[in-house]
Amino acid sequence: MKVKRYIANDAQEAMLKVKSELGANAVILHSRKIKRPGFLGLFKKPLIEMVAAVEENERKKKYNIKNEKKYINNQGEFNKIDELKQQVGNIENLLNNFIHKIDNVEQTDEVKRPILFDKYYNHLIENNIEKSIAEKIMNIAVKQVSFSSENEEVINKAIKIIIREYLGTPNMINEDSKDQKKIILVGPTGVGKTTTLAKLAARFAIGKNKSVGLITADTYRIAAVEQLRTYSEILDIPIKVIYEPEEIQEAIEEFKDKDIILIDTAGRNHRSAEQLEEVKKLISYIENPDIFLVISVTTGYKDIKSIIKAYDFIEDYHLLFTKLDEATGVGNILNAKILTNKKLSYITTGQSVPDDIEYANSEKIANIIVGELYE
Ligand SMILES: Nc1nc2c(ncn2[C@@H]2O[C@H](COP(=O)(O)OP(=O)(O)OP(=O)(O)O)[C@@H](O)[C@H]2O)c(=O)[nH]1
Ligand SMILES: [Mg+2]
Repeated sequence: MKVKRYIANDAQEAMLKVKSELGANAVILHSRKIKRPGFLGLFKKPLIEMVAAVEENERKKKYNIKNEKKYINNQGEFNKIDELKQQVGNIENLLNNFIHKIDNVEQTDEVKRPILFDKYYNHLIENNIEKSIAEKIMNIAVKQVSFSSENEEVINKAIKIIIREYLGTPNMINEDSKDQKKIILVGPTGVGKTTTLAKLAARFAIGKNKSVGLITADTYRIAAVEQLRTYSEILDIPIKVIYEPEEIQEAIEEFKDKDIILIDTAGRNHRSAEQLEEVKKLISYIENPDIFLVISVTTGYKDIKSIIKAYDFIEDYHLLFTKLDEATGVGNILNAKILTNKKLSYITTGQSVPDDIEYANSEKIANIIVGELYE
């Protein structure tokens, strides 16, 4: 057993000294206030003397916050947990105020990142978050977190809040709107547009008891119309097939009594200007459409960038992500959100119609990104 005496300005400082030298499993044998040396010392705040001991083999154990909680609880004397909670609360307030000015953060600023942040940075990268975005998040976190005590709980929380704020609140289809909703799903081939459309149709028709009409503009693949027709039969929802973009007007007119019209489009190669021109034309015939750009979370960053660029002719759209269940990381959601600054909407999590769809809850996504790093 190793026994050591520490002198510090206050109890917190003494505890930190003990922790950093003897580790989390050290036991405080004794603690008391002592006068500062010299005559003038009589008039100053007393020092704290702390005697702590540790088993030699316990010393090497890595310090972590869980151990600290256990340890402090045993001590009773120091209300450190409350202090930590307060720090977390403070940082949350601070960040919530700060985050709205997020884009003012100077990207050229040299921010020295303390080592405790490194595992978070690495984790963001592993989650497919683009390097420059991960760095931006770290810079904000480092600037905002007071790490006098290098508190990992605070760092974790701060990073989560930053990601959550970047993701923003999702914008779902307002199924209770009095105005008719015309929802159109566009995007690359095979990402899950038709399946997602069926999930939405079921959600509105069965879940919300809305009258729904389906339109498909995908007559490129023979099976495409049949695919949607099958869902229309199962859900007992009418379907119209259009062969030319301008026919959409008539189809919408015929569905004028419906609460919600869901429009499926053929998957488009985003690198083909000609194919995109057709999407553009189709959209131009729809009055007040709610457009959803459907992207699979499994898509690589480079392709996501090129998809987003290809669709930038659409002024206003929502991001809808699919295949979360197949993705190794959810970072692309954040990447795409930051690249487009469009609202998130839904996320799909599997092939099952109608179950595998949910709101893009930014808190949940942020938790997925950094959650497991600290409990
Ligand atoms: N794992 C998984 N598979 C999905 C998801 N959504 C759709 N799929 C599958 O992806 C494949 C393509 O889905 P579709 O709905 O036909 O995709 P699409 O975008 O309409 O395809 P095109 O019309 O050909 O462009 C199907 O096998 C779906 O079952 C999802 O969230 N997770
Ligand atoms: Mg399809």
